[in-house]
Amino acid sequence: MVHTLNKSVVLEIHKKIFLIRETEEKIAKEYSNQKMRCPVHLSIGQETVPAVLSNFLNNQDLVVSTHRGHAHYISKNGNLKKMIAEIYGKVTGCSKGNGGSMHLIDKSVGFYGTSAIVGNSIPIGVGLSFNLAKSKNKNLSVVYLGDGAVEEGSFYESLNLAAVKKLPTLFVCENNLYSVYSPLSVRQPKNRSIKKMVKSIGVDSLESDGNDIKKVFNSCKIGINYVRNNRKPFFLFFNNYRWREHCGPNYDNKIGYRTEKEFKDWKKYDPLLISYKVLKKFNITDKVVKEIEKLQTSKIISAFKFAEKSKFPDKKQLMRNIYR
Ligand SMILES: Cc1ncc(C[n+]2csc(CCOP(=O)(O)OP(=O)(O)O)c2C)c(N)n1
Ligand SMILES: [Mg+2]
Repeated sequence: MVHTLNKSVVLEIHKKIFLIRETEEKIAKEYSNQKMRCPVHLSIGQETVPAVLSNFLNNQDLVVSTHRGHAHYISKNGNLKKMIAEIYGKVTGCSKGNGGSMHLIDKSVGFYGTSAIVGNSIPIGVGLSFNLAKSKNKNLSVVYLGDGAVEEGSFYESLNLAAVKKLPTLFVCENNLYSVYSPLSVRQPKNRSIKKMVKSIGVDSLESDGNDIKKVFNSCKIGINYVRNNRKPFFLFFNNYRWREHCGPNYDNKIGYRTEKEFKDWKKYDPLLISYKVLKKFNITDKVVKEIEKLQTSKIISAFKFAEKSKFPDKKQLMRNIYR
């Protein structure tokens, strides 16, 4: 586990931000070829939180995520070839081609799944921490959720259970301001603070900028240390912004649910550009950065080739329990 934001950590974070961004840009580029037939929810603009948080996790720390899960899977070192193959619906995919983009799983690295149903993975993540509560190595589970999932009943039940049973669950809420086209202001009463609500259930929390690498790093460190050492849940609340449409590869500002100005204001805090600035501050040379990026690009190219070449599952296979 990392302790300070040093050169090697900064490089690791950049590697992940770059890998997530370029993988999703490639998905967006190839999507219109109609070979990926499942819906895709891209995290472009929201790369920083998973790229930073994953540095505090080991293989025995278990992660669950949402419909917007590519970045969480990639950052937990999920197998990229299997993720792309899954999005192509191929039998070599991480869910054997049965699930698509919203059903990613790679137990070998402690990534225990994503779900298309909002709020669905929250109780699963809390369930996982029941077992981890007994672990000698202070392992924990991480539950990624969107701001929209806070409106689901399963959120309250899960948070309550984690609090009363003192479970090592780190809830990581990425507030990108919208649930599909609805802003928080039409979904939750005015002036109600999610943090205060969480506190009233008995869970401590911290709110942070979700794009500033240093702030995200410090918040993750506090949250992770709290859960590992106290064996109690904690809630991290990060503010960030999705750049593309809710579902699909395009931009959708013209629909009118958000303004071009709001979008442009958030784009100034581009996770990738911020990462380049941080690399400069740590005196990391362009040559070193380019080498790392080249390696990530070639990983992406081979993942797409692998997916394209792989076969579709046969009909019998589709009826089998794929997670056994
Ligand atoms: C139980 C349930 N209700 C509604 C939906 C439709 N739906 C899919 S994604 C989504 C938005 C969720 O918003 P949020 O949790 O903030 O995640 P984001 O898409 O912003 O990352 C909704 C309402 C669903 N999949 N499941
Ligand atoms: Mg949201």
